[in-house]
Amino acid sequence: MDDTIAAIATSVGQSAIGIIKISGPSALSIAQKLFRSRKNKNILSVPSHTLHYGFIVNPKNGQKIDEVLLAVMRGPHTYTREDVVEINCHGGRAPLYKTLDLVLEAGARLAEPGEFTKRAFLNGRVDLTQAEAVIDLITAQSEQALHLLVNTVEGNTFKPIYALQKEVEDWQARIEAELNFPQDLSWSFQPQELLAHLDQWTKLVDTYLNSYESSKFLIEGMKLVIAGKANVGKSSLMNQILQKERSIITSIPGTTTDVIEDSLYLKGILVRIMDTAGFGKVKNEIEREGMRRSQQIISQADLILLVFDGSQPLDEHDLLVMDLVRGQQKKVLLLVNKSDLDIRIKTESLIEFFGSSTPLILVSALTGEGICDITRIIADRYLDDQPANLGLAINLRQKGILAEIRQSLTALGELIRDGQPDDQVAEEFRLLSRLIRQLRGDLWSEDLIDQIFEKFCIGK
Ligand SMILES: Nc1nc2c(ncn2[C@@H]2O[C@H](COP(=O)(O)OP(=O)(O)O)[C@@H](O)[C@H]2O)c(=O)[nH]1
Ligand SMILES: [Mg+2]
Repeated sequence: MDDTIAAIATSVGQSAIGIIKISGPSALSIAQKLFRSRKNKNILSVPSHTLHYGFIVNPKNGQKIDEVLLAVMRGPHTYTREDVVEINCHGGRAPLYKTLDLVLEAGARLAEPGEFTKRAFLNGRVDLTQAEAVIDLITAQSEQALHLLVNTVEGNTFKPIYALQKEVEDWQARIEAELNFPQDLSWSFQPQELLAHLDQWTKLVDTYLNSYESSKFLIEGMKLVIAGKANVGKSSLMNQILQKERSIITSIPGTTTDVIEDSLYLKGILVRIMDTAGFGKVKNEIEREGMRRSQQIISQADLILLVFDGSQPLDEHDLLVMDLVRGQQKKVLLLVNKSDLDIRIKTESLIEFFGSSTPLILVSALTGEGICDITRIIADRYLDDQPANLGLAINLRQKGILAEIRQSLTALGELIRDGQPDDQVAEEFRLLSRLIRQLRGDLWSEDLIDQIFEKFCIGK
């Protein structure tokens, strides 16, 4: 990383202040070329972590571009561990882009998304889990998520796992020594002792795995999709749940042609509600595309509200949607709508089809009957059974590795119960410590790192 990168770190619009961040070996000399301080200070010789008032000036013609405050921070006590300069310009497009242009002309390269944090990771200031929490922090959807993620950014969330890593590596070293130099050893292998440790380690890893769903909801919100055939009252229910006229409702089938999204908070969690185009006979290209989008959204749902028109028996279109939804193996809440009319649908066949643990509510989007039950059931059943108070937030990558660690611990237990430490046990220990190092990012591949950091915004 011998080049110097720069980017606008704040969003560009009308705001009082906008920040341009420069990081790398030439950060200070670039600033020196462009910055004129009131007191003629030389940026190359000012103390670290100081703030300076002055102007950004075009070095070619001496024209003043903006009045700024310039922060000078020398590595290694910086975000990237490199020399960093932050220029606090005025927030409009013109001062920010013109200043960035000059910084690039003076020798910096435009940073890629997440490149500052990538440098922080590559220079060992943060581990991979901390860097990932920075991404999620920027988009966090709830205050609870914020607390959990700050904890990860600080490096606390995975401390118990890293302590486990130390124990695993100690055992691994002793077992390998016993295998290689059995005659020299004062230590003798106690299978019961190791099994007790494995038990503790497994419990710890399970706590992390169990927190995945709740932390996902906290960070990203819960995706709730309203699905069903055309004209059953999906859009009417969406509006009732939101208590506003969000979706267009008519008696004409096919009124909703695209996915309509809105949101509300339940138990402090952002619930994103999506109303979809109904399934039915396709009359034109728009409806075909609408249905394709409905299917796609259903596949991403955390919970599907599957709506039926209670005043009519089930028909082929209902059956089609039922098949599609059951095939997704997602959590489903069955809503039998139009309860203000005579009920002619067989609710037993719905329960038989989806299983008796799937809740079913009779509702009327017209009279409002049962609407409170919808939000209450979502809050109680789907948001409450999440162990939200575990104080942990893990992402999908971390969950994948933790699940592998869990498997490896089980495999180790079986091997130990079968007999003495042998090559297989040593090999399983090696796998285990490799997995923990992957979690932390001590072991990584270019591909993985690129995948993670390209999700960042530019300037972070
Ligand atoms: N009687 C009655 N009619 C309803 C109810 N909910 C919706 N409707 C009517 O059913 C038709 C279709 O409603 P809409 O919400 O557009 O259905 P969607 O196609 O599933 O989105 C409209 O004429 C609504 O007024 C209800 O609970 N009772
Ligand atoms: Mg609709």
